[in-house]
Amino acid sequence: MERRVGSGQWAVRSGLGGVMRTIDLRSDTVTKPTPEMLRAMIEAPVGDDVYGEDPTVNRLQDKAATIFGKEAGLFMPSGTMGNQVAIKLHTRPGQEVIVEERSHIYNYEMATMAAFSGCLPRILTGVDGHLRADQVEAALAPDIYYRARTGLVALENTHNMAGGTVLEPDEVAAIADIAHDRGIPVHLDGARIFNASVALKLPVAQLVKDCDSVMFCFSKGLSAPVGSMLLGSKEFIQEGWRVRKMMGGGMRQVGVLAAAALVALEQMTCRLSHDHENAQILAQGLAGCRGIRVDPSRVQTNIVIADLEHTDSTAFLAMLKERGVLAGATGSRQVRFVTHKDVGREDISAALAAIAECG
Ligand code: TLP
Repeated sequence: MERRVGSGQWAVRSGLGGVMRTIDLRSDTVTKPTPEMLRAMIEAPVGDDVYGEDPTVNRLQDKAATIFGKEAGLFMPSGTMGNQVAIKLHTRPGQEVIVEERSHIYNYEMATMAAFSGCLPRILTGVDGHLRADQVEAALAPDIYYRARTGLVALENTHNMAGGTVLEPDEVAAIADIAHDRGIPVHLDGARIFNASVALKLPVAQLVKDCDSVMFCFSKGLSAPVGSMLLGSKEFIQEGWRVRKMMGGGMRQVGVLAAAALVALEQMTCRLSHDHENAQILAQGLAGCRGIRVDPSRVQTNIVIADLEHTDSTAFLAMLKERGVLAGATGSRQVRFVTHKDVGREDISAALAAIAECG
């Protein structure tokens, strides 16, 4: 059902009571837990995880490690903490971390690599989020006494702000070979690695095989309420327990959250293809809207980034909100739409109708 909100303007209304239903395309982080998750949370056996005694957390960590082909895993309250614990473990103060210009680690993690690990980012500009191996090679610090050493190369798959683009295993391998030849580890911010896996039709283990550590999130497209996982060697994860505690990330009866994450891992990965289809439909619709520029052929997963030709993002998003549609700004004339479990095909059509009025 729809509601008229102005001349020729419609917003989505639910059938009962006529309350306006919001179509929230700001992020896949807004997804609500499924009934199976809520049930599993109630029934989860728990213990004190700071003692390593929560059976549900232990099961989740083991299961994730097996799926990703890594020796061990450590449950994290957030993706940011997972990435930053990894940076702390891989580096020493005074080193550089190679990152892509629009990466989450560089832009949205509160400069924690500087504050917590004493590192500087060495920023490279990728094409659609892809770094070339020769570009990384040229950025590795030469072994000269007056240059800070490179401590880590950090990649992102899918690349959020490049529009959910996917790194292929060969690209990652080429970069990792160069880093490893110099004794430098590679960390993968795989917050949305299952989206990459679905897009490439390859198991996650293959996508991360050349990375020394990986972080992935349960709380994005997989719809768990909270939680991420850091994976790596046994030794790395053992030390990770200490660093997580330093950051205040030691959790107690956190099996209630791990239980939802287990459901996410078991039930929610294969449905991501629907989100990708919806993103493609959205991108194609946007491409036909006046004042909006999008190239649907570049949309590979569940993220669509659109350039606005005539309106600034704040005004555009306010007009959209008035029509019951939420999206996020990624620039003064750029907005991001993220598809997920809680928006269906009909929501995409309704969102497109609203967007067509705002360009
Ligand atoms: N991304 C969020 C925002 O912080 C931008 C979003 O809405 O997309 N790595 C990547 C690639 C991410 O996209 C995010 C969150 C994180 C790490 C951090 O995860 P959390 O929010 O759990 O700390």
